[in-house]
Amino acid sequence: MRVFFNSRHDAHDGAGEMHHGRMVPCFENARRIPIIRDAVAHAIKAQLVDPTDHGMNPIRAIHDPDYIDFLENAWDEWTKAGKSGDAFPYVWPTAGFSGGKPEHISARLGEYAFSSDTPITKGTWRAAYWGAQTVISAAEATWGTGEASFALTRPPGHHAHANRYGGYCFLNNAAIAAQHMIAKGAKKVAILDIDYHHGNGAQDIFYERGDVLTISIHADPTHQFPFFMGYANETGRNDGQGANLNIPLPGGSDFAGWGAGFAKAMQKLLTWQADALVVALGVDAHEAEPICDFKLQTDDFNRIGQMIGRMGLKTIFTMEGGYAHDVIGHNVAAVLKGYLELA
Ligand code: OKP
Ligand code: ZN
Repeated sequence: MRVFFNSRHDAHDGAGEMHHGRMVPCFENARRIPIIRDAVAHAIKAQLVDPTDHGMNPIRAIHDPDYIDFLENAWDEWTKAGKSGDAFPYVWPTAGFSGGKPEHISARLGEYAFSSDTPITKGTWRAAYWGAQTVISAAEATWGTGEASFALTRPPGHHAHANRYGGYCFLNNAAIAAQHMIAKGAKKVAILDIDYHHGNGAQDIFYERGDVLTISIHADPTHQFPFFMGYANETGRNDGQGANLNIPLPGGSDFAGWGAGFAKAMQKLLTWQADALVVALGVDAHEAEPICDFKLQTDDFNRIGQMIGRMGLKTIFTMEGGYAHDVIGHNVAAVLKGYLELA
């Protein structure tokens, strides 16, 4: 397995986020990455590979031009408006508002954000851009050689829509990887999202397409972020009908419940016959995770990796959530090791 590493990840360095009515240090922080890197290097003895710069086209294939332009310039606009802390939205064009074309950065932040938990900092675009290059490089390698890859990057991507950021995500790395393999000749690609939170970004991006299957196993959005998406009756539209599978699970689920959901995902994958698989690898379903309430154990992550490996698909793993510094490294390593044991 090749591990592509976004060494510019720490350019995105939010100081804090609102949590239970107080500012707390960001859960999605730069300390996560060296922890995961070291645990993975120890467990699977893979070499770290620097991403190649494939430019903007593979990003433009997923994200809207005005959104990309906004992300590239948001920090400059924020500082020009005389602000010094991290950039956050505070007002949104919700139903009942007439709209208008406000130019102020505070309006633009609300226009492009769907949640208030995601700071934009000086180096956010740089980190996200190189994160995309990391997963594009992984896609390129895996599609070309068949060998699995792991894109070790942050910020994560699976909540990002074509024109919206939120949930700590800016560019949808899994979607960019899937689309890149299609550009390289794949006819059908599947995205399997095992992060604790629903993968709303890829669902929306591919909702009307039949060539990318999106599957997400996650906490029931009735009680968990992103709340307004991720329900079982969302199955795709037009050409995409039947190519989206949501598997919401009740809060507190352990591997007995989670594994049953995963079995449904495996069944769908087997019948769908993808040419390649992108795994949106969040490990925040572990019991020690701070903002989540599932109860998976490190051994369970090993089993998950094995079951993915047993499918025998060309596979890219891309890093999503996982915030408990004591365990994230072990959990990511357990998935990758399990994959290699049975691939
Ligand atoms: C990102 B990923 C509480 C806000 C929580 C929502 C969770 C984002 C999860 N302060 N933000 O899917 O792990
Ligand atoms: Zn998550």
